[in-house]
Amino acid sequence: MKKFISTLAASLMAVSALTAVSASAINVETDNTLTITTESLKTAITADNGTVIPAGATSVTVSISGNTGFSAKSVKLDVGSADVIVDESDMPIVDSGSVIGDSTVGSAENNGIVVLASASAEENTSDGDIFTFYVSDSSADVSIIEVDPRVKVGSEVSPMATRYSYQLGDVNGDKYIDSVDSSYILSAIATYKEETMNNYAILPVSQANQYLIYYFPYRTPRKAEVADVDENGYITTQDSDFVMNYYAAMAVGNPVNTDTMAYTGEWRYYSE
Ligand SMILES: [Ca+2]
Ligand SMILES: [Ca+2]
Repeated sequence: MKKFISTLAASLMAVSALTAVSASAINVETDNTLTITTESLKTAITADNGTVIPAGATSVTVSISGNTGFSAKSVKLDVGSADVIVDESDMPIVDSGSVIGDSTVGSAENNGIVVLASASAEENTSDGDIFTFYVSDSSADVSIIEVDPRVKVGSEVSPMATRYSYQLGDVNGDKYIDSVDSSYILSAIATYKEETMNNYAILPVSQANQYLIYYFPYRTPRKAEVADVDENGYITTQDSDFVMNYYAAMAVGNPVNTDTMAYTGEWRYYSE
């Protein structure tokens, strides 16, 4: 077992400052420190999604200490020439650690670069494991390139200047599509679940549009349609998944795949 301590305190602080109540309360030296632990598997294990990871493979776990709280977290890793174990959609198999529990998780791999991302409706505040993924090799050398990488998405080409537009998945309208948008989707669903006494986790777009500020209190979109990235008329955890897949893929430079991302990233135009 070997350990690497990241030296990304500065970038972590910048990210944390966006969400923390008081940026000055953050201790740069010890807060939000990410650690990578690799371990060669002595026996085969079964990942969360049912995939059997063979003995001799290596598990790579990203952990956090001094956690100041996050609802969206992503990490970009260099795995060198290691062979990442992926699912049938070519996405790295990721197990959620104790810190993020049943959060939505997205992953992507391209040319030795792996991006893992999580989003949840609530803040995660504990210390411990965030993600575990797997590589076939027994001696993987993995390092963190960047924490919470931002991906600027395509520019808008409006067919008519007088129309309004939105980009599917950019729920908070900050021109980035990332796990923050995914957490806003989950938060809206959680609000609806609470309102319906836990009976419904499928929020109709029409309902969300009637009470936009209620469902999206932080950065209220002009239209709830922005969160319904598969455009089936309902905001569900599936939409959150699609956004995560899109973000992770863009962060490693993979192309859009509508099977796993629906219409995330596409522009829509409308008049009022
Ligand atoms: Ca956004
Ligand atoms: Ca939907």
